[in-house]
Amino acid sequence: MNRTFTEPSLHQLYADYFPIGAAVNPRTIRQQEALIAHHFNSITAENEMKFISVHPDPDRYTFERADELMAFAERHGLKMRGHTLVWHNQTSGWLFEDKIGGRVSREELLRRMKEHIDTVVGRYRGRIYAWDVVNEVIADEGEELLRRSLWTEIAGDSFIAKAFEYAHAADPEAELFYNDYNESNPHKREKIYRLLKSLIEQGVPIHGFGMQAHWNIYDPSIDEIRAAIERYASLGLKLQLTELDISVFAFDDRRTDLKEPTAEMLKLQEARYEDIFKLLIEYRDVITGVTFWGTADDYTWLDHFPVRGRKNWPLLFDTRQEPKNAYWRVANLVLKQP
Ligand code: HXH
Repeated sequence: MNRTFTEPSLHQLYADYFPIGAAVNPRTIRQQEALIAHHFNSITAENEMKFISVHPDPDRYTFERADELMAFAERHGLKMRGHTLVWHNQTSGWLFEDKIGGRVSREELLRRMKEHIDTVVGRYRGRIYAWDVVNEVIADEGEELLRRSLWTEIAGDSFIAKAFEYAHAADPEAELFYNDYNESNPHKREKIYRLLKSLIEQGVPIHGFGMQAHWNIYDPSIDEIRAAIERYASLGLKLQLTELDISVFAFDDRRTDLKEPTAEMLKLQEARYEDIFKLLIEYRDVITGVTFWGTADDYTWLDHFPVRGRKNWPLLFDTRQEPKNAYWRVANLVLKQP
């Protein structure tokens, strides 16, 4: 399914603003190789660098798939972002357990975290320019700052600062990011802001915040996204959109009958992409990267998630890997500049 290209390269169009990235996996680097090489100048491993993928057993690291993606980046001259070192999901169960199935001590958990970070960050030192060090630790609802997880239960809140310290020691040149979703929701935004501010005040080596940007055609509003960018940027951090996609379904829409996106969905999606990229261009001084969580609608993590049996069409290229009108709206912001 690799085609030839008549439309301009997205990353070249945006060269004066920020790199344009895509999440990839071993299947998409084959199925979408030409598309990725033409339009993108950065990649992120969708799953292959997560804890469970690279460190399934205490004494066994499995880097084959991660290495394959790293080699793809180097072969095509793409930047690589690392995703992700410390998270409550897709993490091996043994990490939190002692030899007889009880919980490890705080000291042992931090020792294992350090060993993991040293090994993974060390392996790609100088080749991965930015790492999502900690992913999704803020609680969505309520007044509690951090979500409860085995990390907080065993290590307490300080595991976050420790993760950044260990990552910084393992590659002092790498840009270190905290990464989270629902980042433009005002309630969660303020909690993320509090976490980031406290890390900075403690002198933790954190350089940026990754706004995941898993958005849909209705939410969040451009005003909410703008307010979020302003708020995070006020801390002096770099900002990236790390996992951008625009679902064609509202959050509570559970329909599974659509074979194609409706004309209405595509119209709203195009307008959203244009408005979002207008905003990103406006904030180019603080935005240092924009990564889509996928490349073309032939494969997206949003197929069958969170609604089983439902396809989604959240990206700029369609299921045939052809540019959608949304692509042209984003391209024309730069092509038709006065
Ligand atoms: C991201 N989480 C991860 O960072 C990335 O590693 C992964 O590949 C895909 C997306 C986003 C996310 C966060 C919470 C979540 C779902 C996705 O929880 C929900 C569960 C069910 C329904 C809605 C949200």
